[in-house]
Amino acid sequence: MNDVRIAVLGVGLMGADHVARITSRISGARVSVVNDYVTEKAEQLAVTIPGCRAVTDPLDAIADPDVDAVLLATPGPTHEKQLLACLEHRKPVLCEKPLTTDVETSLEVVRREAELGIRLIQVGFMRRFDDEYAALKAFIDGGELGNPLVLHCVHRNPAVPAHFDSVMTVRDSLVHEVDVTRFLFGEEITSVQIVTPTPNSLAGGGLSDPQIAIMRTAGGRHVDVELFVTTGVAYEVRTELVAEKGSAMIGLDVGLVRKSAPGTWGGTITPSFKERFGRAYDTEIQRWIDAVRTGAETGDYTDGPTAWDGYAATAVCEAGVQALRSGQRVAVTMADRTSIPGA
Ligand code: ISE
Repeated sequence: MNDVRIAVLGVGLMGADHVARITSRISGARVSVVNDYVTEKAEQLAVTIPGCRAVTDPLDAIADPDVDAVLLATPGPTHEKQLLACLEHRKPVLCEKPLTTDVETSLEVVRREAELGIRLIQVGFMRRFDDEYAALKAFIDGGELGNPLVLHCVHRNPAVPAHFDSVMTVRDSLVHEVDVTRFLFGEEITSVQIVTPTPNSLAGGGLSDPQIAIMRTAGGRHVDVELFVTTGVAYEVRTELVAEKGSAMIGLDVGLVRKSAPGTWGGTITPSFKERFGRAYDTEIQRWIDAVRTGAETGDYTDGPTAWDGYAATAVCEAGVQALRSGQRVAVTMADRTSIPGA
């Protein structure tokens, strides 16, 4: 079978990282087209990859006959149009979060895919492919700990770009904990509250940092998340599960522990999500490519979070943004999944 020809749309931090991964570490695929709203960026990248060219219009890139599947790493507000174009051309797509930036358009994307009767959209929640999260999920599902009750999460970034504001903490950072909660507990989140303690005076204006999110699930389980995106330290993502018969923790950064002169002891913490989840991204993309290769037989071109997962995350984050603004606990409004056959 020939390599799957991928168009990577958006070659900023994440997109360029995916281009490098597909070109050097992923089997059964190659990047045939790149696109970016900064045309020169795509052109400069294309010349470094054999058999790749830059296409200026993202919709042309999706329609291109030299493209079998699409990887969307473009800004969120452009996703709706690009996802609908992928559906129209029946092209499998891996979409970096968010699915779309509002609940209505996310649901419309879910509906349009369901109408086709095949699964083409996968959403890039990479943590599900991380060894530690996968081990925690297997541990929960194995039943040894009994009924899971509580999740305590820590999500710390060393720094964020100057345009990052308090709402982005919810939509860009909390969104991962939303997906992790749904993944680990296998149920929907029904309400969100956001507490804003004394802000870090070293964070830029407009950013209330840290934020504490408190979520409740359909089964009454509790999740709290410390979101602190200007720590100045490193990238720290930690999750502790508390269950009826014990607890389990991941994200302790216990790699190599050194002891060296002059009597120091310790290890290192990954600087950003690119390193912390590097292997998870590799696994995610390899499994996606493998699913794309067999999709024509199975009708499912995905192996991971679906369009519904993307929609559910958008719906929870929408409630999160309202909670941030009001200081109140806000109920999540979500469509009934069973009313959309195939979703
Ligand atoms: C960023 O956009 C990501 O997606 C990272 O995974 C997350 O940890 C970070 O907080 C976000 O800003």
